[in-house]
Amino acid sequence: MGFKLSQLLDFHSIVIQCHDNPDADALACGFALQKYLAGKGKDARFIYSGKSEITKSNLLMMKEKLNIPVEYVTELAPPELLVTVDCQYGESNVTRFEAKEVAVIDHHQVSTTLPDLSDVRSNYGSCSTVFFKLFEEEGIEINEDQDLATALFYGLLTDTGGMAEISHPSDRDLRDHAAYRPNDILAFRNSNLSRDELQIAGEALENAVYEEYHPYGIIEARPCDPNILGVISDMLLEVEKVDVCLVYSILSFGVKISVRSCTKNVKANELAAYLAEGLGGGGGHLTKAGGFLQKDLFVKTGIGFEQEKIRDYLREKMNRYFEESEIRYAGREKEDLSGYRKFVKTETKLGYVDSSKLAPCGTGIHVRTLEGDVDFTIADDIYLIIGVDGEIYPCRKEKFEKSYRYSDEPYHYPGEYEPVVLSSELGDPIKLLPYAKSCVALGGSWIYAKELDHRVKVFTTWDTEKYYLGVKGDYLAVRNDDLTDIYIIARRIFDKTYKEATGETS
Ligand SMILES: [Mn+2]
Repeated sequence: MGFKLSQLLDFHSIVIQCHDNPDADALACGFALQKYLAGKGKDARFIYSGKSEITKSNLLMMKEKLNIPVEYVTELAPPELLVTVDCQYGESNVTRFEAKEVAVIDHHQVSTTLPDLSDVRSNYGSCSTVFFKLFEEEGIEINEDQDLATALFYGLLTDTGGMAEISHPSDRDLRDHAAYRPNDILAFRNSNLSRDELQIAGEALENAVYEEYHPYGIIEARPCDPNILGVISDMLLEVEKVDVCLVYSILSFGVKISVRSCTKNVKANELAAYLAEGLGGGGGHLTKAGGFLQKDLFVKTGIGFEQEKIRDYLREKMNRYFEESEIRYAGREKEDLSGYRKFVKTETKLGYVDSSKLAPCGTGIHVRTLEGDVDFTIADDIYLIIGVDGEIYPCRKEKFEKSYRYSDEPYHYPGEYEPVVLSSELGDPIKLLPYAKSCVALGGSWIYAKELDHRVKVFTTWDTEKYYLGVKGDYLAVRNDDLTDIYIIARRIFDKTYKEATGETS
């Protein structure tokens, strides 16, 4: 972290390269960087290489309508600086060109040794989002250039299955902020598929595999536009007895996956992340999600990248997901306490915001956090607590004064994404942190808890629709005054807020 676009201005001859077989996100990013450099008086070439030139009609249309001067090359005289965007120098989907110095700006999982000049934000849905944030950090408004705003928006749209698989708050920021040209986006979206690709979808549906012991289906589609995977998985999910589905396609540089779920026992975003574990990234929403698993990581981890190897890997991983995950319901029966130990809550420094300072009472707001947008209504006696991990939850002032203590210490936010407050009634987003003050959660209360050695999904008493997931290393906790009330505490939060009880607790 700490990378800034202005660091690139120290170089004279600069070439921007995106991955071979560019997609819309790659084109948008090269375009964005070229514009940034041009604005600072630097001419940079934007190139890609590989076996073939762009042929997809949406990409050709994007190139033409937005005036993206990308060049297809097979040779390159070594520039002083080569910047790879939406990919990493040295990856198998990036034709290697020599350069005195290399920089990398990307959003995929790190699969190479990165140069000093790099900014890889693996949890972002698109590299366009990385550029949006880099521009913001330089004080540049993307909406002053409608071609640019349209390109970045389209990059995000296509990399996240038409926004269905968006998960990071920064992606939401770009989605909400970009003043794109709607007609262009409509035109690009509607020439997304070639006639052959429609045929691929048809064939793929014929080859659906239904698992006997678990309620899921899988389809492998021939190499095609990632967006068609979403179309196929939406259809597959509608089939009777298919509650969860996985559709994937093996591309030259990795495997694109699309996941759907219509059962509350499986969160699509969690399953996508599970399937991509160690090989790439995955995420999205409760019902729709997607991800990308990189070829280089399949090879590095010894799985191999042959079609059967990939198929077996994904099927096994799907089965393991269903077999490994235990589902528990709080509030039904008393927990057997064997294996549990007593833990005492320690005093913890937190932050809080008096909601009435943000907007007039009665205003509906959402606070955008790493975990999603959380909705509140402003009231005189509602405080927003900022937890040890940056998570935000409401608390009535009366309850607050019983379990917390005000503190004069300056407040330091622990999270990666600074929460913002959004509301149609407020206009522009407001940063939450300038309103945050310190407080201390009082310690002393105790619980029973045990460390988990497998995945457990708990439907708690306060939310019976959405489970909380605990994985190996997290804790399953039981309230001491109600042995049916079980819940999950993530390890990083547990370590910061509980310690094992030494003396007698009562
Ligand atoms: Mn991308």
